[in-house]
Parts: sequence; C-alpha cells; structure tokens
Amino acid sequence: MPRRAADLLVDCLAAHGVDRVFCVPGESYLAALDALHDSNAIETIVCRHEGGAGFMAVGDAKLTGRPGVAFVSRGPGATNASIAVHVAEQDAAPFVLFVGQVPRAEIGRRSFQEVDYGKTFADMAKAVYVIHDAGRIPETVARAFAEAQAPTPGPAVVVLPEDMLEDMADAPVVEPLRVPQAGPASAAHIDEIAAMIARAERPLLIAGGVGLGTARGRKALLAASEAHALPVALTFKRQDYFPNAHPNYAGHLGFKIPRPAAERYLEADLMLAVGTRLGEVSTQGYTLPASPRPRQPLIHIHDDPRQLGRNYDAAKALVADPVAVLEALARLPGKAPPARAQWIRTLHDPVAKAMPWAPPADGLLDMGPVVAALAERLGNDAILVTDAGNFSGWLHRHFPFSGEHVLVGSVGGAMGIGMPAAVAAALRFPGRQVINFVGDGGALMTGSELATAVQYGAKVKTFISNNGSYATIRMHQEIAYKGRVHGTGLKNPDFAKWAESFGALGLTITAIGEAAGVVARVLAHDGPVVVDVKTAVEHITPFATIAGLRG
Ligand SMILES: Cc1ncc(C[n+]2csc(CCOP(=O)(O)OP(=O)(O)O)c2C)c(N)n1
Repeated sequence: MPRRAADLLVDCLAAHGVDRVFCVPGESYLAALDALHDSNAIETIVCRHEGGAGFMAVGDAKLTGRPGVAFVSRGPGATNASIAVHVAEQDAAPFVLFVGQVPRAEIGRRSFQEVDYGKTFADMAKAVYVIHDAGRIPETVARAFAEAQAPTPGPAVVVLPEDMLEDMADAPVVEPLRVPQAGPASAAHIDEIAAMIARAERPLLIAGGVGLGTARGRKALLAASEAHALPVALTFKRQDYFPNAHPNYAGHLGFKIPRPAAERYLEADLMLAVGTRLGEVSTQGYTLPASPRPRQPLIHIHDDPRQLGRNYDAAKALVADPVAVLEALARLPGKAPPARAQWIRTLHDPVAKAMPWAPPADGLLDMGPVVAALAERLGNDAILVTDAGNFSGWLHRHFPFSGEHVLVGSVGGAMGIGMPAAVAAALRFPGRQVINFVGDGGALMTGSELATAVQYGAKVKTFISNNGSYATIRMHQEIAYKGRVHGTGLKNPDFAKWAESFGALGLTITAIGEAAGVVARVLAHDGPVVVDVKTAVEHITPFATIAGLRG
C-alpha cells in the first residue's frame, strides 16, 4: 500500500529500535514532524538549539550503544548541529542526523537556507546520504544506521528534501542490516600476546574506545588485567572503565598529565593498546607511546583496520574485537616476572595518593569539596557528565570511579555537551543519579537546555564552576603570554536565580564548608537542580595556581 514518505521514514526508524528523537523544528521537515505526531513508538524531545539536540542524541548513544537520532532544519539548523557531528566522529559515537533540505527542484540554486551537505560534512561524517526518491528511504535509513555503528562508530547524515517527504511510496521497511564486526583473534595470536606479556617486566595496558565501556567490556578488562598482572591506564574520558581503587589501576591519560607521570608510563617495556585509537590527548601529543615508532614494543588491537598503522608502527597490530581478545587472554593462565609487582605499585601509588581530596592550605573554594561530597554519597550506578574545561580535572583526580559508574564527556573536547548529554541521560535512566559538571563558559553555551530538562522532567543535577573565566584558556595564556590576560574574563548572571527562572532549584556554594550540605540537598531533591559553585580562578587546575604559573 503506498503511503506518505514521511510515515514510511518514521516506520523505518521504529524498525531500527529508535524510541526517542531530539529536534529543533523547521519548515523543511514538517511532514516528518507530522508523521512523528502519530508515532506511539517514538518520543519527540524538542530542544532549544540544534547543538543541544545533537549533543543529546550523542549523549544518548554513548549510554545505550545504539545510534542517537536528531532531526534539524536545513542550513541554519544543520550548521548549528554540526558540533555534534564533529563530536560523534571524535568520540566514535553512533549518531544519525536527519536534515531537512530545500525542495528537489530548488537544489543547486543556492536557494533559501540551502547547503550542500555532502560538501559541508565531508570531513566530519562517515557518510552523507541524500534521498531523492521516497522509494529508497528504507534502504537508505538501514545503510545510515549500519554505517553509524560499523567500526569505528560515528555520524551519518541523511538529507531529506522537503517535497520528497510528501511523496507516496510503497517500498517495504528494510529491517536493520547486519553491522560488520571484527571477530575474535586466533588462538595463535592470543598465545603470542600472552607470551609477550609474560616476558615483560613492565607492561602497560592502555584501554579505551567504545567497546570496552560495555558491561561485558569492563568485565573482560578487569579479568585480563587480573589474570596477567597488567596495570591499566585509561584513555581520555574513559576513566570509568576500570575500578580506580583497584591495585592495577594506573591512572587516566587526561589532558597534559604532569610530566613525572608521563615519564613513569614511558618506563614500560611493553605497551598493549586495546580498543583505543591512541588519540592525541591520551598519547600526550603522540609521545606516550612515541609516534611513529615507540620506544617499547607496542601491541595495538582495534576492530577497525583503518585505526592501525595510522600514527604508530606497532610491533603487533591486530584487527580483532578488543573485548573478545581480553576475554581470551583472561582465560589463559598469566605468568609475571617477580619485578612486576613493584612496577604495578610504581604506577598505582601516586594516583592513589592523590585521589582523596584534602582542603587546600589557602582555603579557597574549587570543585574539590563538591567532588569529595559526591564521592561519599553517589550510588554505584550514578552517571557523571562533564563538559569540557579544567573544572573536570577535580572529578578526574578525586572521584574514585568504581568500574560501574558511567562517565560521559567529550573525547573531542567540545564545550557545551554537558547539559544536553545530562538531559539525555536523565531521560534514558530516570531512576539513576545524573550529575553534570560544567564551567561558567560551557554553562551558557548550551545551558538553556535546562528548559528541556524542566519540560520533560529530567532530574539533572548541575554543578557550575563559576570562576568568572574561560579558565582553561586563561591557563594557556598564563603559560604562553605571562600575565597578559585578554579575552578570557566573564561576567556571569546569578546562576541560582537563572536556574529558578527555568523552574529548577537553584543553590549556591560560596565556601568549602558549605559543599557537603549543599550536595546532600541536591541529591535529595526530586527534580533538576543547578548549583552555582563560586570557585576561585586562582585554583586554575587541580595541579596549579595562577601565582604558581606566574612564579
Ligand atoms: C565549543 C568550544 N569552544 C571553545 C573551546 C576552547 N575551550 C576549551 S576549554 C575552554 C574554556 C572553558 O571555560 P569554562 O567552561 O568556564 O571552564 P573552566 O576552563 O573555567 O574550568 C575553551 C574556551 C572548546 N573546547 N569548545
């Protein structure tokens, strides 16, 4: 039976398990909105900015492992959403972005709000599909979802000329395509890897990527680490994959870790990089391990052959499912030279020592007491979301991720992901605590999605580090152009009142002694909360003060 293309599209989404789409409406896809109006399977979350809608879809994808979906309008909507396309690529998050387009007869005339998405997204999306023929909606949707999920996961863009959505089509829904996946490694490969580990006195397992973040992946990582006495360092924003209190935990490869820590890792006589692309941040600018030829043998395991050999000449580069490799390793008995125990302590002890927060001697407020109070009170299934900026450093340093906590942040370092991703998390898991850490910079980039939280009852708890500065950039300024502070100062609203005006609870912390009580109130409140944490910019990172940088 022929039916409207827009209805066929919505049926195809439902067949792909889509139960929620994030959007900002546009006249370029009215028919799709009209079809969503009648869908019982799919909830539409209307957002305040396409960047917010895209970040929500990416946040949802990070939590479910399934493609997040957003609908945005042509030119202005699509370009606003582009930040999420970029983040999905950098973060390996499956994301399908549907974009309205001018009518087919207008394409190529530089019509009102027309964009050539193939050109615009060529360097960000894995694929851009334009549907000219309504009969090809089912096949195209299926391909876009498969592409978004295939190793390495990422963004796919589907372009919908507005008149096409009104056409009639009688094509059947195409059920989800099988997504190509790498298999396990052969027994010979596993034996060889186990033998290399057994010979090493100072091996280091660098774990990251998306697959290891699943419950199965985390279990395999822990089991392989324990079976083979392997210290585990986690890549940027993947700090939640391994229990931080475990004696084999070797730390988080965050932004520019202190040099002594990097040098400790570089003492390794074997590096085993599993699931990670070995990106710039985690590798400290391609020095840990050294690119292209590491100082020590490198075993690099990834399920996408394109990620191997790009920046590293690995002693062993293996295309395989990283989780299956860890599971296979965990089944083998491990042997470790006696010196291994000391090596593990060398990596773990400094991290463990720095983990408990202690009030600073100068008594100034930073995010430390908030993190300490959260560490005491949060349940093991809490979801912690971070925007991009130095404020997140206190969480990375002082929050003991249990291995079950989930951390959502942007590997690609995009500011603005915090509030939207937290809203998506609270909608997806209404029974779990969702904590959002954001700076005063990021807060006003996409903080208006607090309205979306209130509209849909997402109980997000947001802590804003209000230091009156884009402090991360101020820090770079203080280092590169000592004392010449310019373009980084901020004059902020009263964030508690700002939150109240949305209908959320607004609270303020002005001193260290207030933090524990406010955190308790936040967690007890049955609704969205924003806390204005009046942090001192002097504590510009957990590792340095401005006076220290200037001195
Ligand atoms: C969308 C985006 N714009 C700009 C940057 C560059 N940038 C990185 S951190 C930062 C400052 C963050 O400021 P804030 O949110 O106040 O946190 P703080 O650094 O003070 O902890 C900026 C501007 C970025 N990463 N993303």
